[in-house]
Amino acid sequence: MVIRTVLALLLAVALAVPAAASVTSVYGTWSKTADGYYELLMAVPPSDGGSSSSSLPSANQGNDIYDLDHTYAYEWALTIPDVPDGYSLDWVSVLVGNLTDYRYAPGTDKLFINLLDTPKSKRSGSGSIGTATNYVNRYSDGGTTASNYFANWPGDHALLDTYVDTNGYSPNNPATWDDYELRVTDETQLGWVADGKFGWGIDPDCHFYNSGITLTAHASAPELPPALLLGAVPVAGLAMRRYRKR
Ligand SMILES: [Ca+2]
Ligand SMILES: [Ca+2]
Ligand SMILES: [Ca+2]
Repeated sequence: MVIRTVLALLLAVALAVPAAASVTSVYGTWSKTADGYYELLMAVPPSDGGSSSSSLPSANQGNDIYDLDHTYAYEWALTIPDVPDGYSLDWVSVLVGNLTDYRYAPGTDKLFINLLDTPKSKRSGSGSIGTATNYVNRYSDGGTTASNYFANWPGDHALLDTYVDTNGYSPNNPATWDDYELRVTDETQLGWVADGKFGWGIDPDCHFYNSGITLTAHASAPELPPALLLGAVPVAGLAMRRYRKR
């Protein structure tokens, strides 16, 4: 019974490790996590679009793509450093903090989120922001029709999700703001990312407040399957057996 309890505790600790590891990541650089993965974090370039006065953490002060004004569609284009040698991409995700429609209109308002294999070149036009390797292009789309601006994007692309806000928005009521994460695990789509250049196509119809948008990319070594990392006890047992054979 004691052994079973100890094993259960060890397993619980091992399972808890992956969740705690992400804090070691550094923006724009692949960082090795405590459990042997690599992670890359990037944020959209800071913007201040002077959009509506939303009462959200960091609203209108940071990486919120102009709080996703509905009269535009936004292409967040990224060039990421090569995945470290011997590692391959497991997933990439986009996280939108405190996301909310500016009103309650789940029947009409939509936020389209696309993955784009080939981003366009950085524009110098109005509202486009960022650097040569991390920029947002802003395209006017009229904003009154809930249709995906990126449906006919040149090259490979996919509509990953159409977000609908079902709890509306109320200033000073955090219960109406939701952290939203979308994770890509499809092999073909990961290939669009793994070549180093890709984009997120984000089309708000209507207006969606948020407090910042970030990317996380996650890579593991193929020779060390995640299943092994989940169980510290079996891994330790394997090492012991190998030692005894020598
Ligand atoms: Ca909401
Ligand atoms: Ca739009
Ligand atoms: Ca690509």
